[in-house]
Amino acid sequence: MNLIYSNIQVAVKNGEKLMAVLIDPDKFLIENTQQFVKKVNASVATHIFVGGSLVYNNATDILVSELKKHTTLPIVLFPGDVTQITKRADALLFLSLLSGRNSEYLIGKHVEAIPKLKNINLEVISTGYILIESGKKTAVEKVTNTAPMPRNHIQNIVDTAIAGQLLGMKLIYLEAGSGAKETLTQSIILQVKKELNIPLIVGGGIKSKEQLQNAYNAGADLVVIGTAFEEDELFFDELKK
Ligand code: 1GP
Repeated sequence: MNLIYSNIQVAVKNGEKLMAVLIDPDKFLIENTQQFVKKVNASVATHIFVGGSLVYNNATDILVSELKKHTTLPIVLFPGDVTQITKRADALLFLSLLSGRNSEYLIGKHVEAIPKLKNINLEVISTGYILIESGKKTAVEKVTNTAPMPRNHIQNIVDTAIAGQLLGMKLIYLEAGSGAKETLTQSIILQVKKELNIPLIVGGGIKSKEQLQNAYNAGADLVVIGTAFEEDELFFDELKK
């Protein structure tokens, strides 16, 4: 039942680094699924995350079914909204936006999701989601109507992550935002990791192997990359197994 999360814990314990390819159903051509997933399968990716800030109809459901035909990698929902929950995925990041003070994204959407979650067998992973400023206004900021945390307020970022852990969250996701101009600094990742006892996810703006490695070196356990693959699938060639 808690296979996805316990596999992440085992990987962290063994010092293995994880990578998720993020697919936004809104920006992805369903006809491309097979050839795209072939590249994902040949890469070092360990997870596929599916989600976006704005996704219409049941695009998530359709995409996840299609992905399932071509990969055995775990498919984890990273939803921007309750409508993106589908039983076809393996797990759901139950994200609470800890960097903001919009109650809808701290607890409101979660309550709304319960009737849907009650009827399906989806692994739910409580995740503290922390948005950090990255040089431009990101979609998360606009959709949630919250401000990101200033990147130089490192102690505040660390305290927010620890608060999430003490609230019982299973993961912390440090987010610079999709297409971020600047990735998170190694110092932010390092300081958070130093204090945290739960796995750490990092994402936003990572477009090179070096940036990926920097995030790992600073302490990220799982790195999420989306835009770089959307813009240029040749990036997969640099990340072959
Ligand atoms: C966004 O952290 C993810 O939520 C990935 O960001 O699209 O910039 O890789 P990118």
